[in-house]
Amino acid sequence: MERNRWYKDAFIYQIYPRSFKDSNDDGIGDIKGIIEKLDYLSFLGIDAVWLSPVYKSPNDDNGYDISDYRDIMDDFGTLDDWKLMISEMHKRNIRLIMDLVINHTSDEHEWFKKARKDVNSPYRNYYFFRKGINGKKPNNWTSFFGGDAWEYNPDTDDYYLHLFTKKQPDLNYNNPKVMEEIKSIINYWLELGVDGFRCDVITLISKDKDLPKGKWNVALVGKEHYLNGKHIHEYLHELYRDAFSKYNAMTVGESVLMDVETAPYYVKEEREELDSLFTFEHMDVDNFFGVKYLMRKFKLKRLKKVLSKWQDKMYGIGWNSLYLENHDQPRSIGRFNTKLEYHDLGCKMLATMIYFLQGTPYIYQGQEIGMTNGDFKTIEDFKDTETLNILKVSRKMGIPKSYIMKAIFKRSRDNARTPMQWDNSANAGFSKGTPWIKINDNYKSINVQDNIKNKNSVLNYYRKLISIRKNNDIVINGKYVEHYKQDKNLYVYSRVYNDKYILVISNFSDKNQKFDLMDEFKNKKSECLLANYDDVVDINSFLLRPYEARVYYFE
Ligand code: ISL
Ligand code: CA
Repeated sequence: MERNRWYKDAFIYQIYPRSFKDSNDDGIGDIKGIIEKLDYLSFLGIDAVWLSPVYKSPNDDNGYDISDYRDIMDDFGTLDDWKLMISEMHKRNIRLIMDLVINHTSDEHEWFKKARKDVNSPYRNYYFFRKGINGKKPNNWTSFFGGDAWEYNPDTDDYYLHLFTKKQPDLNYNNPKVMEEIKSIINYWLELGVDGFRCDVITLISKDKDLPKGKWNVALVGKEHYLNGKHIHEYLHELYRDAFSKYNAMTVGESVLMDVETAPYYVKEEREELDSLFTFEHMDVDNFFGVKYLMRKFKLKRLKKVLSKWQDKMYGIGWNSLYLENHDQPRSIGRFNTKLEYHDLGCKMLATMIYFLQGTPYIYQGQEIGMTNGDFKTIEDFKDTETLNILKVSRKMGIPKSYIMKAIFKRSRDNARTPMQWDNSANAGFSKGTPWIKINDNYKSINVQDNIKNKNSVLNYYRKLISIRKNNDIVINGKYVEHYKQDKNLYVYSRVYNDKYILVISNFSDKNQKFDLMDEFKNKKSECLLANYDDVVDINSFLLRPYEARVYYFE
């Protein structure tokens, strides 16, 4: 079947259901809450939703620990609610991308419950159980959330591997039965009408069956034995052949530590594996060694270099994803040198800068109104398992609490998980009950309702941007060219397609910056398509004001 590559001209909106909208006032967002807000998503103009996991789960990692892949989490509703949700989405021409978490299950999944009790269980080899060595863990691998990657299992006196929390045991794809189970789960959801999958940590699923000792590393000891592992491409091709492609399902693979040399092996169309990737290099420009808690001063030149590299090297080869936020990252406003004093300008500038690149744009819930990091006061305000684990582990390592707390306030995943700010009523209109996590105090000034009313709001800017980008050949297919490469404050790039151009100019500083139009554009007919200040006149030479952003069309 010829693939319909609709995602190349789609804006995708990520919903983190726990914090989106609570319909029954138990303080937890749910599926009926999502249904209530679908008209809002149509108003925004998006084409698809990526829904973070809603499967049955004990919620150790908010749904990224699945105990039943074929049913819905009690907190969120029922399978019937879900069926209603997808049909209401499709009615509005909104596609649904589900989260596919198949590197690990919950320890409360039936497979694992049976496996851990009995060495002869048929499920035993679905996971990695190993004997300890001389009273020590089976190897030296460490977990993504800090600490080692093994948990003792008293019933069978051995250990099991978990790259995330101990309630997320890793699946063993060296056992072909695991692959069969997973394909059948994927086909189950495709039969129910799902349009695609965001594949959680998909590049980790092929692990060396011998689980060899890892080389020393600042983080993720052992990664050379599972990151882009030996059989990963066979596995992905098999999923493509026997599941995704049969339903024309779109896929985006989350790929931690991906580099631009390796990415094509996953996303070249003729390889028939994944359609696109979420990469992290641009999110790691303000940390050291890809470890977000090792904070590093933001420098625009580093960001430009990374974005340009991915734009250049993937052009005509593979498809990028464009994002600045998701449920694992802190909010973008206040990051990347933007300041809260310039809230609206900063939000609009960041959106302009990222969404005219080539790739599929993603908006994380709340980003479109410029939601900010959580205003957490004490450690009790944090709920995220990773945050709590990092605190525990770093305390054990003797790292001063003051340093860790500072890093947590800035970088904890909970920063993006505070409830969606719908209006200025109690609890921001998210719930009439007590929200599961603290709501930001600024909901009285930052909320959807006010943003709808104010024609200069961040939300209305996003709507305009989305409509400009739609069906625009230059943005979809144009070649990327960077200008002002050495500039520390300006990010300037153009896109060109069939002798038509788009030029994007963004000021990442709170000072005026001089801009002179490049010679090649002078004498061309120009039009300003989008700007975050409203008195935009001259193009040939002007001062860009703090966080100013402009998009021009030339022919
Ligand atoms: O968030 C991170 C570090 O703070 C990342 O390393 C993150 O763990 C990594 O990107 C994998 O994320 C995905 O899988 C995790 C889950 O906790 C995340 O929410 C999910 O996006 C395990 O399923
Ligand atoms: Ca609820």
